[in-house]
Amino acid sequence: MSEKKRILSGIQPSGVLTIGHLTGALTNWNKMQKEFESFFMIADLHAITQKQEPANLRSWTLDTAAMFLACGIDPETSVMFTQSHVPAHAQLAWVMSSFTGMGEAERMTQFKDKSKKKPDNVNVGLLSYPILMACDILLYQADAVPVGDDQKQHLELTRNLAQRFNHHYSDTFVIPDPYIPEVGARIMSLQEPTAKMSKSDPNQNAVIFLTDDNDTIIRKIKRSVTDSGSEVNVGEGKEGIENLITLLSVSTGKSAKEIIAEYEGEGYGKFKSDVAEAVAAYIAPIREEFKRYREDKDLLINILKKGDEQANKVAFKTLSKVYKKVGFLQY
Ligand code: ATP
Ligand code: LTN
Repeated sequence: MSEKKRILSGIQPSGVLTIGHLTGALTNWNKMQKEFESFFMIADLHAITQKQEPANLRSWTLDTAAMFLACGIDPETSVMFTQSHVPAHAQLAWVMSSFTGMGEAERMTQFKDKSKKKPDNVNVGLLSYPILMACDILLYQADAVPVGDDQKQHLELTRNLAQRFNHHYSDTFVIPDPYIPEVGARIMSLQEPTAKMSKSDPNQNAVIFLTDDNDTIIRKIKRSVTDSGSEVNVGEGKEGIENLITLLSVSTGKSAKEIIAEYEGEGYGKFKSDVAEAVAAYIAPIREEFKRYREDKDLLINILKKGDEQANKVAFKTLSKVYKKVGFLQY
């Protein structure tokens, strides 16, 4: 048994990953995998809470695996797996749903947002989504969960459910801590900078996909929505500029403070061009690595198969403990 602490995180294969996934999740995964025993999951069970074309879901699952590798996930040291190949996730979710209050689930901001955005598809899966996410984490006894800050509330629910179960029976689950990056934890839409950049946004100009070529990235950033002012700074009504400052910061390593000082009196034209060039240069090597991995389907499948097997071992052990504690007859 490894002495290292454990992390688990996941991304839904509901589209091509964006620069938000890189800064909010994958960059941290890459750094943390050296220090932690790491489980990185393709959350396909979660993805079907939104309507998906089966062919797209299959293809995006492979895309996501290839993107994990392109962003530096090392399958020799980290476990990379597909959620639907580990039955314990759905099994534990059933048990934990009986420990979750209706109001507790209905209170989740992401549930409320998604219900409002797609009122014709408010399904029960959308409501129980955070319970499944809690189970993803608890099955692996994860100590920390590297996510973007939109997932903070789901982490709180995870901690509450774990504590409730531990208290009702006896110590079963490790209580996980969120691990949220300081810069880049929430990249906003380029067209509507008060909303999170999302891979399933129907407006492609709002999103920088990790597969976009340099010209596309540059065009999207140059056309991004800002404000009618001219000062490169943060503040009320300046969410567009603030987002570009964040993008420049994650792409160059400069702090927001340094960037604001550097562009004093410059106006938006030069600033936008510089952000565009810097982001394009930041994404280019990832895109090229992605292409290389995506062409080798056999390699991707073999990595996932090995990961599924490793994940199943750990998850089944926790599930068995839970089944025993709740009183399912053992024989
Ligand atoms: P979508 O991009 O379709 O809205 P999502 O964000 O709801 O999807 P995932 O794609 O599963 O869900 O997100 C996985 C991880 O990436 C989470 O840790 C999430 O916080 C992070 N993430 C996603 N989008 C962003 C973003 N715009 N900025 C920062 N982090 C992000
Ligand atoms: N709900 C997450 C994706 C996700 C996840 C997880 C993240 C599913 N299971 C377990 C961390 C740990 C999202 O970002 N939308």
